[in-house]
Amino acid sequence: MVEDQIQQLQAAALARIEEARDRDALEQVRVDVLGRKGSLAQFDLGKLPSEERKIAGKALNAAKQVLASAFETKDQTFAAEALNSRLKQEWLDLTLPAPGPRPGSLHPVTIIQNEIEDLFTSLGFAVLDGPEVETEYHNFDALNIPPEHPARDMQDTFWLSNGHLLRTHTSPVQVRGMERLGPPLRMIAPGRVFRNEEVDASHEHTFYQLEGMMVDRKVSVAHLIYFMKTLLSAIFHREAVVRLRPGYFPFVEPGFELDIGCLICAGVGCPVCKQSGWVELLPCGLVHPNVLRMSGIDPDEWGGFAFGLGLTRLAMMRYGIDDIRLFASGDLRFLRQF
Ligand code: 2NL
Repeated sequence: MVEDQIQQLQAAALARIEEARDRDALEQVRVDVLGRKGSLAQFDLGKLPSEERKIAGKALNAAKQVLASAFETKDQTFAAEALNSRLKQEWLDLTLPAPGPRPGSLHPVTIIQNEIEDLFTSLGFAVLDGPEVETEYHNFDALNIPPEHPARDMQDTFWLSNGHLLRTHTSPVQVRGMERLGPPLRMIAPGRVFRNEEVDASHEHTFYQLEGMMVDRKVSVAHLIYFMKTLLSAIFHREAVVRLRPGYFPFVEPGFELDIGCLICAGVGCPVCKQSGWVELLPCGLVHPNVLRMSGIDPDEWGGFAFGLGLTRLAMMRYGIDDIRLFASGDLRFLRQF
């Protein structure tokens, strides 16, 4: 009987569909069964008597429908599996923070410079800038530094072939400030300075300094000490213990070395303070009358105090940096710590 044969072919085809492991295998089954030369195409219904042809035709159509829907179901299973495996591999956790660029950070000297600028700005001081290539006059003469002074030596100063030099301190910025602004004035001059030094762990040819000056009527050592203690308390975030010793600088009279009680050992004695309990920090004094006069300020009417602060050295103290060469190294392992 044709219907029985059709039934058997259908059952065999359903089993093969069930067993197909992937879409290629399934497609092969489809070709074998429903294709132009497939197993269901073998029946030549035209040769059958009309009664049988009707029944066989029905059976054949029914089998084709059953198989078509079995193929469709199996195909959807493969589609779902493919989707699931893609979802497993290609998922994104949208709750993760975006990686983004690594934020940069400020150089340790910049951090300290910003803090000190903020303090002095709040006290009415202007922040001044000036050239790094200076004239001999602004770097030395205008500061009452005599012509034979050793600081002018080739060993200490980078001289340029045109007679100019790389500034050895930011004092010339203040000289230009006095010339330009006139009294009364308050200013600070942070910046890069240059000395012809043999480089080692504690000496650099290039480092940062911040000088400051106030010129007004009747400026005294009491004003100087008040501002210096305010400055040091802001820098170290605590009341600073200071002592003044006489110090000699040609541009101030009287001149002082201001020491701070060692913050490492609290005055007991350690390598940083060389067992003395004190660290030399802040040379300062009252501006020499010659210096005021040369910049066009009458020393009989006006007086001033001035100070110099090594920003690089301060950064080394604050952060416990033991090699000055790290500052300009560009080493990201160093820079990322700040
Ligand atoms: C230093 C700097 C000091 C000053 C710097 C100064 C500037 C002018 C007039 C008077 Cl225009 N003084 N600056 C004052 C006292 C100390 O120290 O590097 N000393 C070793």
